[in-house]
Amino acid sequence: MTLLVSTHVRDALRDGAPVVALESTIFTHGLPRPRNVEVALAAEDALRAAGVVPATIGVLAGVPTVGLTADQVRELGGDDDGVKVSLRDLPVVAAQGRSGGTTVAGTAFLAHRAGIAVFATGGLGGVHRGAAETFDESADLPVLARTPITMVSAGVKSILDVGASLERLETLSITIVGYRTTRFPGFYLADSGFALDYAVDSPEEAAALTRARDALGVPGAVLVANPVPAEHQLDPAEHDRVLREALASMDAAGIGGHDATPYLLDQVQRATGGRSLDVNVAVYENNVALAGAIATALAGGDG
Ligand code: PSU
Ligand code: MN
Repeated sequence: MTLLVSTHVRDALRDGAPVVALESTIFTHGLPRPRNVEVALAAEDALRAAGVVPATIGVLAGVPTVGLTADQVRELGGDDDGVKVSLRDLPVVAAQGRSGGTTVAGTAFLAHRAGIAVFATGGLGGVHRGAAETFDESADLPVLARTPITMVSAGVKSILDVGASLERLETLSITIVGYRTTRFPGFYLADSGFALDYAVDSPEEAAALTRARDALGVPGAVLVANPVPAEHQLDPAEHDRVLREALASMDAAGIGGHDATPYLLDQVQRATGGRSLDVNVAVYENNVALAGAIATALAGGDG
């Protein structure tokens, strides 16, 4: 078995019903327990309430699974040995029968293989600060560059070098539009301080962009950058202070590579007394809702 697509997801895809892919690293490595599983299941419930079929993706005992059951989400969300499965890790976990949460890179690959067109996360990976020396750039970017999926995220995580991430997105020819804004969102912040060239104003416009990409055969993702509503964002001054401290403590602890993102998210969550966690959840809910609306618009015909 190379890829298991659950029956309800397969039926929805066959019928042309709206489907949204959801990743699992966000709840295996990004959010603390027990909130992680609550958030993951609430995202699915929100999609179902909007008439959209959720397809949470992860790897269970070596089987990449598209459309995890609630029990499987609980199992992965409570697994201390779960692997953070980016695309390069997929062959290893499959061959060795291991379990883990798929990152944006791993999930985008599997979602596209299953025939799913729309995917929601919180904030994408990108170029880490200091990458000029470490070369630490998330595999999310190069994988999205060759995966024709429509990705909804609140920009890249603000723990990253946002400017460098935007430069790489441009080089990699990933189409980016702001959702009702030409400011690039900053994950915990509505505005990262960087501008975007284009915006779309409705799910239908995002769906039209997806269709144009497909008609042209442009190989990569369309990234719909969806800012967290301003009333839910983290206080910008607090954000900058806490992030400075988290980066310094990561340096001091000598942490890097695939541990960097989970470490920084955890440090920021601790230092803000959980406020950043609430923001991360608000960011995610907002993106899931928009992804559902785009999937619905795409399923609605040639618009
Ligand atoms: N969005 C969130 N929280 C997360 C992530 C995204 O709100 O934890 C995860 C995604 O799975 C993304 C990963 O692919 O963080 C990036 O990790 P890295 O920088 O090591 O590629
Ligand atoms: Mn990395």
